[in-house]
Amino acid sequence: MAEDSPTVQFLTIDGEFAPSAAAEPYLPYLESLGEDDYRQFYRDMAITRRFDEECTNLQRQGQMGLWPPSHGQEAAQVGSARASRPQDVLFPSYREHGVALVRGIDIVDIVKVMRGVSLGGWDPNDPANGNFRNYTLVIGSQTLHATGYAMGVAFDGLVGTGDTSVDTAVMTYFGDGSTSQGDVSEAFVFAASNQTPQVFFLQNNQWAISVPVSTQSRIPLYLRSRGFGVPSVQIDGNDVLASFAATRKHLDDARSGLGPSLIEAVTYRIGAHTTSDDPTRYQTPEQLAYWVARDPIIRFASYLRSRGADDAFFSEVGAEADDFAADLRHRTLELGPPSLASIFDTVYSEPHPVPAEQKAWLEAYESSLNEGA
Ligand SMILES: Cc1ncc(C[n+]2csc(CCOP(=O)(O)OP(=O)(O)O)c2C)c(N)n1
Repeated sequence: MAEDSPTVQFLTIDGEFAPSAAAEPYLPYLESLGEDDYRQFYRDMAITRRFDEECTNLQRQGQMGLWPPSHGQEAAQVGSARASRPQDVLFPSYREHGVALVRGIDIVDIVKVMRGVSLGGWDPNDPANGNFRNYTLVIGSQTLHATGYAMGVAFDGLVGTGDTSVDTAVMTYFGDGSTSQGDVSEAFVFAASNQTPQVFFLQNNQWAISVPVSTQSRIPLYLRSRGFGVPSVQIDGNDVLASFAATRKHLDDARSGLGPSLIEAVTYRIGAHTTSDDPTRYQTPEQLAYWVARDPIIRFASYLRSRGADDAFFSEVGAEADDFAADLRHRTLELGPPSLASIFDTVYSEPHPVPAEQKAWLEAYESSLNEGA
């Protein structure tokens, strides 16, 4: 990126530390990081990618109905998630596997959703799940949920107390396509009006399925929220340090009562929107090559090597990722089909005749398949 780029970037595409002008104000936010933190960023990104590859394979082998890959978006996700505090509440879309991993979700719970054996996957009220709310497939709706939640946090007096274990922020993840939804505009209006303790984390991966961002928006997306009164910054979404520093600052500001802001992480979805999609129908090989050369994990590995990380470190992480993938595969194959109760009994909190009738129909249908067996 050019010297006068408005984009916050610390690492060049070759992994050299060379902060852009826009990155200068964010430099102090890297000061809290030690060598272990840097290595943890790498580990998180490598395991997220391995998780993604394994799930893509499992879907292809018929073990899941659908898989939304996160390949290419690891830096945006891991940096921002590592910047959050335990009490912060995070509202994802459906591709935030790296954030889920950092916040402590048992990753098989995500598989359950995509396999259809669970309607939600995990209990967001269970502290073990890191205040990570359920995945949302209705585009952009989570931004409104997050804004409402952030208003509640402020009403509860959990903002600007000066106690770092109490002050709470809310962060919501969404894509470039989601900004075309009315829900996102409404979320900006309510966030600005109520000065919510909130960060909008937009991963601009360039595509809303097959619609390019150039069609969706005539201006850079980070400028859009400003019209609603929500200040914003654009970052290199493939630079984990930019993602960490920008998110740390904006979450800190939100917790101390300075109101909402938006971070646009410019990144790229390598490959398919989901396993049902064929990106070769609309992505050019040149565009893909441009972004493959900006791979967030390779870039950060080069930087770590310049800080002294050796082959032993990278092999250790590789072995950890292998174990992780083997365990994931093993536990996925054990999941089996969904139970009828989980499909019908949780639709309404009270008994309801329509799902009861549907459940009876499915039971009869399934037992008819066994007749004469
Ligand atoms: C309300 C609504 N409208 C349409 C869809 C269909 N749909 C699923 S994903 C998608 C594109 C989303 O693009 P973006 O927000 O950029 O996220 P990405 O998948 O690229 O991460 C659309 C239109 C939906 N799920 N919900």
